Amino acid sequence: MNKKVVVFSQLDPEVLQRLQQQYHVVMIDPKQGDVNQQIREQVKDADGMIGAGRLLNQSNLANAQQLKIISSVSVGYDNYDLAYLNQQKIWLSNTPHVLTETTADLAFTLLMSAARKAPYLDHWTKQGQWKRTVGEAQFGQDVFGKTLGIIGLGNIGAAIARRAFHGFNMNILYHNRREKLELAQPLNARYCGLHELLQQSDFVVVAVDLNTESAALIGQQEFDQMQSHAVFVNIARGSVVDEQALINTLKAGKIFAAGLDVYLKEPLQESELFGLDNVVTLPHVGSATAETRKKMAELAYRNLVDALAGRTPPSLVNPSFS
Ligand code: 8YV
Repeated sequence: MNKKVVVFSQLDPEVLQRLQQQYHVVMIDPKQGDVNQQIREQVKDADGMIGAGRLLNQSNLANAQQLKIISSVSVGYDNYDLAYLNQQKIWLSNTPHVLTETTADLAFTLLMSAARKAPYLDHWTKQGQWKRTVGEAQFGQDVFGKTLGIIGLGNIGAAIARRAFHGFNMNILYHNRREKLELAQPLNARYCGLHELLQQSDFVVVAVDLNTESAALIGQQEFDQMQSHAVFVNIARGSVVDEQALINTLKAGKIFAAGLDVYLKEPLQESELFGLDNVVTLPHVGSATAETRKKMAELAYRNLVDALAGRTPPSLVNPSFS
């Protein structure tokens, strides 16, 4: 009897086809009704799950009798109840490294777009507003040689720092749970406290993993530390930031602009952010290139297949059910 795999989000078609040739594959389909109810039903005799962007915890996994692995097509895993998975001895795997450079590219896309008002000015031009030489209202902020503060110097944070250091001659500050000398030294990056980073940086990029320490890390008090010409970028998770405090800060013009790829509630369907010209809003596209999503799906496929074959998957989040 083929092992059963539950696919709980969109998946690369070629990888899906391979799975369907190897296993009994069941797709969770939002069009077929309540997704959590479908998951509760389908996990009863499932051996593996693969997908992303879905909250998986005791409320929808309690019926699982033989689930060995959840293979996430993502590097972040804050949407999984890791303590519950450890208790149930269910492996969780993710897709680190393959998306690092793509996500760092997106962070710089947001930084530059927000700094130079690119989306706003594109719209302004296409609306026929460009009637004479541009004035102060169209001016942006210089990036080259300025100070970048990175909150979270992990793989993605370091990739962003490399772009800043080598490409834009930027002075780099970083804040982290601990110093990362091996990543920081080649980039002359200086470790500092969060408020010092916010006070000193011309550009602030949030690149932390979401966890109990980073949840709501950036609130009104933190935004009040930033300089009025500063640009704020978040490519981590929406709940690292007090979104209403950011909106209030942008509305009051207390920072120059923001560039966002993640939000408290996703998809972002309605928000005060939509009425602001000094924020760039992208739809969680950090890793969203065909090439990188393929690599993520391939790695997630390998994690799943190895686990179901009794081998240790290459990128486990909880190798020892700690
Ligand atoms: C994922 C991401 O595509 O990898 C992550 O953690 O945020 C993105 O690359 C997204 O989480 C899928 O919903």
